[in-house]
Amino acid sequence: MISGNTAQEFGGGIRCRADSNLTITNCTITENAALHGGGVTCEDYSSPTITNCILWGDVPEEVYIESGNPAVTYSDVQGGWPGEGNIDADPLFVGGFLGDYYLSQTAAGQPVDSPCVNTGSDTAENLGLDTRTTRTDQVGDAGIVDMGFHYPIECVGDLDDDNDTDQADLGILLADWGCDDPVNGCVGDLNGDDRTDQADLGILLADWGCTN
Ligand SMILES: [Ca+2]
Ligand SMILES: [Ca+2]
Ligand SMILES: [Ca+2]
Ligand SMILES: [Ca+2]
Repeated sequence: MISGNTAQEFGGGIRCRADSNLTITNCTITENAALHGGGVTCEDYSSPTITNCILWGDVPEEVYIESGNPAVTYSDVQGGWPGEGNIDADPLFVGGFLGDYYLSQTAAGQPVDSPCVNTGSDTAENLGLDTRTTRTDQVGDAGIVDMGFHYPIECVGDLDDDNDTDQADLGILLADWGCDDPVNGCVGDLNGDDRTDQADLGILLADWGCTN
C-alpha cells in the first residue's frame, strides 16, 4: 500500500533509478504526487515488472518514463497502459476496518463490484493472498486474485491485540461501558464513534471466538 507520498521532482510513489528492474506485485499506488510520475517513475533504463497492481489517482500521471520499459500486466492504470489484462476503470475503493482502500463488492454489502475483483493474473491461493482480503467484511480473497493491496484479516473484537476475541476483550469493553469521549476516544469503542455502548458489544459478540 503506497499512498499519500509526495516528491518534489520524480516518482511520488516509487522512483526507479540506475537500471532498477524491480518486481511490483499486488500493490495499490494511489494519491501520490510529484512533478513527474506521481505513481511510478522509470529513469536510467529502469524496467520494473508491475503485476496485479492498482495505479489510480496519482498526480500528474501514474507512470512517467524518462528511460526504460516497464512491463505492466493485469493492472488497473488510470489513463490506460498497454499490456495483457490491463484495465482503466475506477477501482471503487471503500473504507474498512484497517484502511481506506478495500474494494467495493456486493458480497460484502456494497452496491457494486469493483472492476479489480477477480481480474488478476493467477489464483489468490497460488499467490498466497487467500489469507488476506480486499473485502470490508474481511472474507479472504478467493478464486482469481483481486488487483491491488490485500489487507490482513484481523479479529474486529480484539481489544487487547492478542489476535483473538474472547473474555479478556469483553472485560475491557465492559470496564469501559458508558465511555463517551470525543477528545481521547474510548478503549472499548469498536465502531469509531468515540463511545462504548451496545453497538460495540454487538460487534464484539458477533466476532466471538475469532482467532487469526
Ligand atoms: Ca478474488
Ligand atoms: Ca483479544
Ligand atoms: Ca485472548
Ligand atoms: Ca462505539
